[in-house]
Amino acid sequence: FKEPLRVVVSGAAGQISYSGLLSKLLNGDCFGRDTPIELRLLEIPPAVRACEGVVKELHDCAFPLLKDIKITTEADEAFDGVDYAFLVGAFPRKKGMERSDLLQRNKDIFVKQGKSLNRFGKETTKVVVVGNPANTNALICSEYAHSLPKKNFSCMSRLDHNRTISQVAKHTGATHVKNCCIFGNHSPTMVPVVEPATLETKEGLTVAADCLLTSVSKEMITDTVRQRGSEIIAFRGLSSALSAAKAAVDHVKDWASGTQPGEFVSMGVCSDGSYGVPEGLFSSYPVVCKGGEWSIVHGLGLSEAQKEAIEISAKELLKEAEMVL
Ligand code: NAX
Repeated sequence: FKEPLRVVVSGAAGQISYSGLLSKLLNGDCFGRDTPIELRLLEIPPAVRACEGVVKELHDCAFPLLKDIKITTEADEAFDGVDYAFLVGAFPRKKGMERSDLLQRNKDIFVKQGKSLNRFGKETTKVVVVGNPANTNALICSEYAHSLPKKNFSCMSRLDHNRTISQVAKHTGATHVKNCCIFGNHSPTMVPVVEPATLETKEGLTVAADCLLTSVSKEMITDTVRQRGSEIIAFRGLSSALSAAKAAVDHVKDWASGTQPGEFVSMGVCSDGSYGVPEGLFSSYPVVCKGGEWSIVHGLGLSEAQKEAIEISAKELLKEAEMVL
């Protein structure tokens, strides 16, 4: 067995944590079956009792990798010596609430958590923000955790990425789709891109997805991916949780142990100015990961319409950043 990893999950009593994030972590799906985990569950006081129930269930699963588990409502305590932080807890948008109110409520949460990470995190601590508005929350958190490198912060666009992969597979009848990607904000302005994707046909041949997709099917894929979150809410009465938990694990697994050769995935990371997104904003990009580091895939060919759509999403990110910084 390797040395244990200390992993923080905020919002640990919520749907995403319960729908698989915690169990996948303890099953070894993220960091491997040889890595014990010390879990720190960060919650707010009203959710502590529910969180205690979750902990009882985790014990009942008898995961061999569960080394230690603690619930806390104190960010300082949670982040002390943290290796990986899944920041899932956020203030939900309520009826009648403006987006600016939502940004402000979440700003307070992520300023506090950023300051704690600044004091108690490590040079190597890696953070993924899942709680919405994820991109701007990641920006805030990283700004207030200035002693940690910016590259240690990310936000989740992997669910949008996985949805795109799945839609391409559906429209082509193929399997093993890879190298789709998402640009921009995790919002309806996001820009799914399918042109670089490859897939395996039923006959086992690897071909460019673009050969099998019409412009109509590409538009349908973009619309479906952009509206999928609302569609799930309309059917379930609750937002995506099972797929979000899987995506969070995919995101961190690839970050920690590397993407497959010849494959890129989507992560929300600090922009280097490429593809027209202003430097410093947290935008989704195609990335490859190696040795625990992500790097943006540069030079993908995009259409004028895609470049314009990325510009619109970047403007939205800029506006959000101006509201909170
Ligand atoms: P839930 O409302 O089920 O759970 C949220 C949990 O966070 C609650 O237990 C609450 O007590 C806790 N919480 C609130 N404020 C906190 C704080 N300051 N510190 C610690 N915990 C706190 O939401 P759930 O369905 O689990 O979703 C969590 C977040 O993920 C939401 O913001 C949601 O919008 C966002 N999502 C992001 C996605 C993405 O792709 N980036 C997709 C899924 C999801 O919609």
